[in-house]
Amino acid sequence: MHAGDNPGTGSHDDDPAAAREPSGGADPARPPEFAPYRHPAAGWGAAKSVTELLVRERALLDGPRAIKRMNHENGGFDCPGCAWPDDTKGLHLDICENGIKHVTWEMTRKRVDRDFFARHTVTELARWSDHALESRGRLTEPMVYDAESDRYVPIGWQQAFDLFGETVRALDDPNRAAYYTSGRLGNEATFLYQLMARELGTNNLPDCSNMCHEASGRALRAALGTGKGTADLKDWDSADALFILGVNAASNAPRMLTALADAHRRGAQIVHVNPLVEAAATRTIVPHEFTDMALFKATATSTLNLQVRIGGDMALLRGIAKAVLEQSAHDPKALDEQFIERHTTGFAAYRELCERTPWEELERQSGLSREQILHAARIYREADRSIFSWCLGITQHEHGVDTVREIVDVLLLRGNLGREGAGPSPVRGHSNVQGNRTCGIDHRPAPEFLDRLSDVCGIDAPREPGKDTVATIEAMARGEVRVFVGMGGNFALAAPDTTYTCEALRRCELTVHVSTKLNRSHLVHGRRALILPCLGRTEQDRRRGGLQATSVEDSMSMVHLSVGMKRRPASPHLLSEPAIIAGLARAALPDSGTPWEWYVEDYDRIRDTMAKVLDGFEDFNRRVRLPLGFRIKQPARELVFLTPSGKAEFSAAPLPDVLPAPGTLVLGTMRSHDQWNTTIYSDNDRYRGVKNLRTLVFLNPDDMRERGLAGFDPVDITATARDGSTRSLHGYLAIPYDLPRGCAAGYMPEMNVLCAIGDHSTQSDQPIMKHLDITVTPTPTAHTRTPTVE
Ligand SMILES: Nc1nc2c(c(=O)[nH]1)N[C@H]1C(S)=C(S)[C@@H](COP(=O)(O)OP(=O)(O)OC[C@H]3O[C@@H](n4cnc5c(=O)[nH]c(N)nc54)[C@H](O)[C@@H]3O)O[C@H]1N2
Ligand SMILES: Nc1nc2c(c(=O)[nH]1)N[C@H]1C(S)=C(S)[C@@H](COP(=O)(O)OP(=O)(O)OC[C@H]3O[C@@H](n4cnc5c(=O)[nH]c(N)nc54)[C@H](O)[C@@H]3O)O[C@H]1N2
Ligand SMILES: [Mo]
Repeated sequence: MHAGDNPGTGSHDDDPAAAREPSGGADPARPPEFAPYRHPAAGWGAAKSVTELLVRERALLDGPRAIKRMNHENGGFDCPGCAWPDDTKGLHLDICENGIKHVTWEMTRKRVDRDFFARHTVTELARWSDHALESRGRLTEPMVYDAESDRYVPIGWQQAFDLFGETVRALDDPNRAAYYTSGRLGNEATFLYQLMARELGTNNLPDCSNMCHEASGRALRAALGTGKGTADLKDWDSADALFILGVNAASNAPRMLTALADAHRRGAQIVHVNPLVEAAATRTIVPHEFTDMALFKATATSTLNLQVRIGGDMALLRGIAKAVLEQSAHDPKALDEQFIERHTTGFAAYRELCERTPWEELERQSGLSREQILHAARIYREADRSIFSWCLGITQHEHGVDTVREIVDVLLLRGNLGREGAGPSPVRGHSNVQGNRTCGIDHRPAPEFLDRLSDVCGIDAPREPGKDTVATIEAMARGEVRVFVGMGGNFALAAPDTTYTCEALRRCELTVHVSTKLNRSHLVHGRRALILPCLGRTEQDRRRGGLQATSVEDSMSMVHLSVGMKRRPASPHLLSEPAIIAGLARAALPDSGTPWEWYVEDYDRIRDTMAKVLDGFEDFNRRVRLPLGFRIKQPARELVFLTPSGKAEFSAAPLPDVLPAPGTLVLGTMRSHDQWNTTIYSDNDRYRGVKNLRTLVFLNPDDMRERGLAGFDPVDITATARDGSTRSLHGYLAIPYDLPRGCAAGYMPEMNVLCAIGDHSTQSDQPIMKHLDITVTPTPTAHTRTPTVE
């Protein structure tokens, strides 16, 4: 696939003519630029970027009003961006540049209405860039694909529901349908959605978490008995050391910058572990501290940066453990022996493993020197309270589960669990991805949950495990899954192996997408296809019972209500997600005893049922209305471990070999600053110094020299899958960057074409999107002209 070929190109103006042009260096009017960023993160650069977007989306009137209501106690709406918790010290303006972008994007005044669809065939739209598709604005009414005219045409809500209902009822097996969830779906809709799937008879509930934090959930459950972190924001405020692994916080969890700056000011140690020195690993101007903004006063956000090799975190962590254990021979305070004795199991095996692993191996695999590892270990040892936080740099690997478990091992050594200022703290992705799992989106549900659900809801929930994201794609490709429902998200682009995934979707009998904006997944459709437009989180949701609120759960297990503020939604024909699910469910289950219509008149009714089914949701309706909501109890925090041994369990997994084979590199795919997963706001990546370019690959300067490459040279990137098959991208531009030798980085979702469907972790089933084996070669001159669209 050439740079600029669809699917998977970056941004362009929303002018359809421009939309057809490829992105990423192919537009002579906007030449790509690269110059290292030397300013603090957030601050005025962020403010400028927000203003530009408000102007572009013509949201200058609504945008600032909405921003004031975002993340406010008592009646605000939850930022639809990331899952970083709200400031619990009383919510002041706890917002960030990317959250604002996100809200503005949803509140745009532009519309994709029936006239728009009448003007463009699907074949034509398929040639547009992804930015062009989404930036056309909000969807306004349900549409159905008409094969004859190759267009989406309007359809009534009831007819749309009936089309789904008839198709699902005609299936010979409920497992022939799959129900995908993107992590923005609120808890109440989530609960109804999984209830519909299970009442229909399937656990086929793939979700974005299968590509995101599946490894964290599995590791934490195995080690501590519950699949969530234990630290909350108060703990962040009192930790002596913060270890931040594999997160690009300044772009993807910008409100974390506030916590880092605060920590630095009170003298805490902050260690960033990342192949790239990201903006959060330098200094920041805290976004809502206006005097700092005015005075350009930056606060440091790092005390040590360790540029680990891609996949080398586990070796670093083991090195830290080894150093702590060595120290314990003459320093009784190095280990918390009482804690280990009382609360853990498996310590002896782990100690033996650490002792047995030679320093040379730890250095080779981590890509760090022994001195660097010892430095990190010293910081860890000298801190009374430590938090380890991580995101995709840790999880999207073959050994993601083992690495998260190694994080827990290190924490356990010094009793950094179940007390203030300490513990594991994964940074979740989507704003409600954690809530989705809590409320039943799980293809491998626990039997106890199914029992409760069946009891309370009067259904017979299926016991057979369902399919996750990768398994769903494979089953669609084989023709086994024939109906695909996407509750939000952009499955075609977010999933691995774009070409294969698109073919798989096209084999479906029916694809249904509940969305706010037009995206690639609508154009890669089954024989029949529906687009069902829904209200966004910023919009008021009025049902018979009055103005409705939905609840969400953040990264630190706080559940709170979100109420839309925009009185007039993007279109009068939009329905809320719960109402759409109820409509689909009734059509597919005409005789269902579940009171679907009654539930969605007033979401308190859904919450009352959820309170009976879900652990920790007792008295849900009252507690969720407390000013800051409530925190779901995390037993591990109380040193109650729901593991087979009843204790926290050390793991002793072998160290993986993560070194690239000679002549090859390891590629990690990641987000730019100016995108939300598959939504591309612009082709800029401010903190990494890139302008007007997404079809790039960041390479170590020595690796470039070895290949005879200069900056901006076009290259071909070929990934070799485990099964030996290859996938290529042509005409990407090589950018010299400060990252370890043997490592390369570039952007998702474009690079998903390189990620083979079979290359998922055997531990978590997560696609290994941060560890692709690639070769990089100069693009033959014949191909370096402006790439064309297929
Ligand atoms: N603005 C914005 N915010 C977002 C999102 C967005 O797209 N835009 N997406 C949301 C979602 S769904 C998620 S899951 C999160 C994602 O948040 P992140 O995990 O920050 O996402 P990525 O951009 O994939 O960046 C991963 C980071 O890991 C580093 N990395 C790569 N390989 C390794 C490795 O082997 N070891 C270590 N230690 N680091 C490595 C990369 O250099 C990069 O800094 O953000 C959420 N927030
Ligand atoms: N190569 C590679 N691939 C990756 C990753 C990676 O790091 N590398 N990261 C993975 C991760 S962590 C994740 S979470 C997935 C993300 O995968 P998804 O969650 O599937 O993708 P998004 O891009 O977040 O979805 C954007 C779409 O959601 C719809 N939308 C927006 N707001 C709403 C709403 O309120 N309601 C509804 N119903 N729809 C809405 C819009 O139509 C928009 O086009 O991607 C994964 N893919
Ligand atoms: Mo994610």
